Amino acid sequence: MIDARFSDTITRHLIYALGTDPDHATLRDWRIALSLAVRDRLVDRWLAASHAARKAGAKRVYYLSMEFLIGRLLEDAIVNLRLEDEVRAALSALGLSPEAVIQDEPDAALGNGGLGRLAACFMESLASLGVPAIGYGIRYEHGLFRQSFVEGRQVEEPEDWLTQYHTWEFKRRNVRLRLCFGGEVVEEAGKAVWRGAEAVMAQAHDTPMIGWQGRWANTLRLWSAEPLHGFDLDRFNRGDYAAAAEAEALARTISRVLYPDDTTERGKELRLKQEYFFTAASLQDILHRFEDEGGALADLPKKAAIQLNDTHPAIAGPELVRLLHDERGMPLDQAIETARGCLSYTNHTLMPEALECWSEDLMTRLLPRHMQLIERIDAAHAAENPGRKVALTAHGEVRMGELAFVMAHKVNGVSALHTDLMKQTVFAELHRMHPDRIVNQTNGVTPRRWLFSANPRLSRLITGAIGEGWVCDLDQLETLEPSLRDPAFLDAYATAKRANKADLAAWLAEAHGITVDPEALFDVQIKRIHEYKRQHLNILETIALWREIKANPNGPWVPRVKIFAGKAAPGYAFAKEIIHLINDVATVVNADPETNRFLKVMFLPNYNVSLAERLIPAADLSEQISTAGKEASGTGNMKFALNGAPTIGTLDGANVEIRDRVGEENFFLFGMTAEETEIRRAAPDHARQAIAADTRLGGALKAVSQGVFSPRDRHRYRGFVGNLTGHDYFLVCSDFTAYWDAQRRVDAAFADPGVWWPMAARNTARTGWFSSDRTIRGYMADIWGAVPIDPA
Ligand code: F58
Repeated sequence: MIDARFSDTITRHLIYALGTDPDHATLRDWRIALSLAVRDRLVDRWLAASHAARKAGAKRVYYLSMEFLIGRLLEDAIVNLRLEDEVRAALSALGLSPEAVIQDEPDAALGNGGLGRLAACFMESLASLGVPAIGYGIRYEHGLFRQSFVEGRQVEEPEDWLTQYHTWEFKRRNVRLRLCFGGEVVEEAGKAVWRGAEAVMAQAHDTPMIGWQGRWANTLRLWSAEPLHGFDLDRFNRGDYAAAAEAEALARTISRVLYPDDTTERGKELRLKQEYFFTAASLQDILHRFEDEGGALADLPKKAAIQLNDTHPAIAGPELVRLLHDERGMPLDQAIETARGCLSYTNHTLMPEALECWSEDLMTRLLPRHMQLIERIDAAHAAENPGRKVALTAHGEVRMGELAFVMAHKVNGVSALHTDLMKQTVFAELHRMHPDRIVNQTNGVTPRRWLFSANPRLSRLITGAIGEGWVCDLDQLETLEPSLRDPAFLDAYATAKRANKADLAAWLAEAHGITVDPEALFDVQIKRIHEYKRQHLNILETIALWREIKANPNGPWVPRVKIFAGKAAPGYAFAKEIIHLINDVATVVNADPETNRFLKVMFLPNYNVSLAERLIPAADLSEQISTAGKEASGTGNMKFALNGAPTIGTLDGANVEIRDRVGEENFFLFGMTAEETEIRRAAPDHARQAIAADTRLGGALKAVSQGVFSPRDRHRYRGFVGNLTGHDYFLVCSDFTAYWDAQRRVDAAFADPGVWWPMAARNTARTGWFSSDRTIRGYMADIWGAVPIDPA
């Protein structure tokens, strides 16, 4: 039903909630007023869903994650409530551009990358499927840093999304929970009692997560840390103003920033504090809800499925045991069993440096009772599995992966290959002890955001061909298959992509002053910068291509635009060097009149969810070129394929499953398999051999090392080249030739529209399986034992 006066509702919010006169309102004021008007439309549904879940006594899913990379919320809400037309009409009546208003919203960047974005897609799918769920995390005052470049180098600045009125959250002043750190464990009446030394309050802030067509809504509950008491009036009165506010500042530090630097002892301590803070608050909250609803404690696993998103909330094992055993008197063995019945754990990486370990000293100092319980859990596990030793502690450290595994009834990997490798490598021994515990749940992405909303042109085309059912049942994309043989459909498909590319080209010109030809192949690699993701392989191929074009400027080159974006961890020097090199190469290549028509290179700053939404629908080629065995799944790969950008990629993570589904002829495969990489790495001098065998690679490396791209600092990349010609752990050199060849196959395919468009369209038609709705259904069936409920 269209509310003819929706524009009046917006104006009313502007005047009465913001106290702003329409004649003087800024775009931001209007955006906030619109958000409040849209919010009004979802609150009733949200409250009704929560009531229905309570009334049904439903099992709830609790998704514990240090990160929720949710991006903008206004468009999500408008789309899921199907208010697009109404909002458009109202904004036009007010003389505002809907795009400008929507784009004014800052991204909620409460995550680093794929892990956080997965959590956000899961929240959307849980709501769209009508599964009662609560996401728990931290309300970081500063999300992921803002990235800019100064002379090509990454510069980080604090991100400040919360300086604006955050319209979507509701502060629950009645949900403030007390948490302790430090202190000691004493015995009282034969029972262990933890006397914490330091206490903080966890304050709940709720954000509604609305599902497709507004039929169901869940809650994202984020905790902020606050001091127990305001500030010290005594000290203030004595004129000691800084000290008066000290306790408050200390407490607030816990939720100040997303992932502080953990390379220093202090940074580590803060990170562990953050982990315990949000995990303990969430578990208290879960138990309060359960107790309010009147269940017997032993039945907790029937009512609560608690998913640990990676090991960051792994302290949940001992904490839940503590809450059940120490605080509620359940016998220890039963408490462990009950906790295990609720908990499950998702692993997102096999990289040894990313598997969390905490020193026993730190753990004992910060969480003395938990350290004791970890030892008890370890002993109980060893007793149940005699003769097989897996220690939760080793070399003075607590191993959080093992702890999470032992305390979970199910452990999952995020793609078929990753799950297999988990069984063979990091969790081999635990897998032998518990052969049914590890399961696979291949990741997925929400089709509402990543196709319906981000790519309206393609969405309209699909809906025109098969109806709108695909939006909540992405498998229906398969029914596009007959259209793939229809020249009119393929024409329309190409037209939609071209229009998206033209939009992107216009934006690149306006926002970044870069001119590109929309007819060129848009080749996109967007993700965190990491050696294993091999952005340096891509830039080396770019350099080699540039050199080839220069050597033969009248050759039949297929024009390309190489687009990079992504952030490097502030302390990851090599990743920052990769960014610098790409920017340096862009400067030289883009200024070269000889190659300009054929090759452009750009590194767009400050990659975030919104930039991904802009780039993916306009991409022709998806770069998924990690060293095989290193990328757990990838989810960007799914978004590109769905939007009709075929992959150039290795047999890694979910690439394997994407290729299986789209068909090998619609995927540009190259490179070694995970097994082959192990063998190759063992060959002495593998990098030098590869360089000697490929003059293009040798030439590209030489150009870099001679300072062709850093003429004022010729030795800038000496270390970089040294790494690649030396141990080259990620096998950039060894995969180079295969990558080059695959890129030339891409050129040939792109140059022939009769080949390219059917291939692109097949990628869309055959990747419906990668909906996060399918993933969530898998978790429900194999891990959570939860079911959707009818909101009526
Ligand atoms: C990612 N992990 C995986 N970690 O790399 C990717 O393959 C997978 O698709 C995705 O999870 C979802 O399963 C990831 O994003 C992080 O962001 C770390 C969080 C902790 C700090 C270091 C980065």
